[in-house]
Amino acid sequence: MKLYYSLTSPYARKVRVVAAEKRIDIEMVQVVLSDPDCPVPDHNPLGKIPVLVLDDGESIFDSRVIVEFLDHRTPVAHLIPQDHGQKIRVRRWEALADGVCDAAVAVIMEGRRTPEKQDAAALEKQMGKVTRGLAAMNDELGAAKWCVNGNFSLADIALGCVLGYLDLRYAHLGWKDTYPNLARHYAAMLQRPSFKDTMPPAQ
Ligand SMILES: N[C@@H](CCC(=O)N[C@@H](CS)C(=O)NCC(=O)O)C(=O)O
Repeated sequence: MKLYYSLTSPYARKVRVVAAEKRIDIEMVQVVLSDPDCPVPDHNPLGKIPVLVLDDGESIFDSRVIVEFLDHRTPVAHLIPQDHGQKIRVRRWEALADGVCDAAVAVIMEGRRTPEKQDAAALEKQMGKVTRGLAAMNDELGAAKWCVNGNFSLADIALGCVLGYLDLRYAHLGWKDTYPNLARHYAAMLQRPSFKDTMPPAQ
């Protein structure tokens, strides 16, 4: 199977980290979405990465569905708990982390428009989601090492990926000082080879 991805996509990173933690071999195909010959729309009508293409040609998206597919594929290092209550807590973390990512990406995209085309109210609205989301995650994590029940899970991977994206695009915000629990979690994530090996390049 093949994963279409880019080095900077936090959603694709989540899938790459899950694959590495679970030791699942995937052919990695780096793409540039703006390239007119980009193959992604052939596999995902939404034209988004990540998209996983199985050997029989079936495609799986988005990142949340891909990680569930991969977690189920091998019993090595389950990242989504079997217990329903725990699973919902893990997936809620993932939804929050991905939601912060969606807002952070939207701000970057809006900022790439010419100044006269930028919508200040839209920027403020998205930044509100980023700051409220980070504050909630910082509080919910508290002094715990991992997000849910003391166990490393998909929740930690999703959180690590949004923090990695902030480190890449929002270093100027000084988020590590404002959210010390998140900074500690990020430092713990950086100890893991799966996370280190998928660092986005400095830009
Ligand atoms: N909810 C999706 C989000 C994927 C996403 O937005 N990926 C970005 C790259 S970071 C993308 O493909 N953007 C292109 C577009 O929106 O057309 C997921 O979790 O996979």
